[in-house]
Amino acid sequence: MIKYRFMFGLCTALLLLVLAGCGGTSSSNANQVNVTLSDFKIQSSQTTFTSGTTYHFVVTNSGRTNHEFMIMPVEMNMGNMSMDEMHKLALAMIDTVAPGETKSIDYTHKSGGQNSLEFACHLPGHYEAGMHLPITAS
Ligand SMILES: [Cu+2]
Repeated sequence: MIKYRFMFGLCTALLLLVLAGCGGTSSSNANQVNVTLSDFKIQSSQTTFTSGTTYHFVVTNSGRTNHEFMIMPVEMNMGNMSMDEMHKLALAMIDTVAPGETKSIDYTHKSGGQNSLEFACHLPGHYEAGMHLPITAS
């Protein structure tokens, strides 16, 4: 009997966890941002963001080559940086999105942070080919 009660408690706890998980998912859906990477362009359903709000970025690669998704501060001397240095600067990033693939990432813009931001793909030549999109967070 004691064992049975324990199992019941455990199941209830698991059920609550699942429900809490669902609640979290639906609230992040409210701030879903759809981003499309193509050869060689970035499009987003939204480019103006509110600091302190968590956004769920759903990134799809509709192109024929791998792309990456980065949320970056705009830097003046970017042309002299290696890809590793770029990656360190990134506020958030998805390393590789293969053709036809969709990946997602959550990011919360910090208040009082960098005002000049952009979405970018820094695979060799991609940025120069047009893979960047200015965004604002205020
Ligand atoms: Cu790219």
